[in-house]
Amino acid sequence: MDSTVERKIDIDGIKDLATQIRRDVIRMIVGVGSGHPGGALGAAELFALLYGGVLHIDPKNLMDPHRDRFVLSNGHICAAFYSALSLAGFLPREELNTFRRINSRLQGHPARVKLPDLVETSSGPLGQGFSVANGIAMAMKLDGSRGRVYCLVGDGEMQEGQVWEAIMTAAHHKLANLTLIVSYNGLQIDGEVRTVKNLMPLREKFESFGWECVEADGHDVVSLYRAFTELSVMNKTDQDKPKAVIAHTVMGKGVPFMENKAVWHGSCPTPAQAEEALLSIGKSKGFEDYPPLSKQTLSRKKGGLK
Ligand SMILES: Cc1ncc(C[n+]2csc(CCOP(=O)(O)OP(=O)(O)O)c2C)c(N)n1
Ligand SMILES: [Mg+2]
Repeated sequence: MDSTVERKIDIDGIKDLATQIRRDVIRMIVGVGSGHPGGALGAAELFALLYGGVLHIDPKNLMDPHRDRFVLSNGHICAAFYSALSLAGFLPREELNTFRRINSRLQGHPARVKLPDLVETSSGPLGQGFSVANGIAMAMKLDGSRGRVYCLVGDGEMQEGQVWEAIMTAAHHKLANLTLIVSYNGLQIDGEVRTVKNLMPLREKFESFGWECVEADGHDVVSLYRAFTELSVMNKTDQDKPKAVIAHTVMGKGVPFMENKAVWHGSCPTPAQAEEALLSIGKSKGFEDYPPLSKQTLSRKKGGLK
């Protein structure tokens, strides 16, 4: 255990948050019968750390021009995003029941029109969220905002041409207030990233494009926190460079029968598989499973909360 990191963040609390995110992801997806469990389970620690210790965002002060911004560019893994938002106090817990339902605010890919204060841009078409994150970072820089922009992308997503245009744009405009996080799980819909279109050597590519880049174990909260901190230390010495964290993750992490299997990119478990998954994940200590929609809410709004 690293005592310096321990003083700054609640490591056990963040691990516990990741456990609850995993439970929510499974229950949300099996509840509606569709979704993308693999990437969402693999990003549980990332979301737990962002919403449990890194992002400066107050649910009661979303209009603060100095707050941080988070952009989920790989929108298909939004079950984990919505879970983190609900656990961090941005959404009612019971609203997770409305995931992927008609008229719900919690669409299968994040929709800004539904959640304008929490979804910085709609995402789903791979690569687009990152370009918008660049625009947000540029605007914040021009406005003198003290906030940072964090953007999450998948490794398969990195194959999009638009991503490399955005990488050049961020370096050209010296967007040092931008942190790109790559969830590097080595898999995408069609199988191995290295077989579909190899990205390696990725760190060297970032560096040659004018970025600072560090790598971290995406399931080790201390390793991830160090990566974020190392980048902010560099920020003090190098005011100009955007930052990238390559987070090595495992698709389906926490559910042994889903781990490292591309089929779980976008497959829904059967109810029996979901039971098995919840047993493997275990229970969190500090959180509770989200409750069913109350009768009051159901009678207020048919088709989910709005
Ligand atoms: C522009 C665009 N092309 C194709 C798709 C279809 N698509 C959705 S997710 C995905 C694979 C993405 O791989 P990765 O980013 O590694 O996500 P993971 O499978 O690890 O969750 C593809 C090809 C899309 N959403 N947008
Ligand atoms: Mg991937």
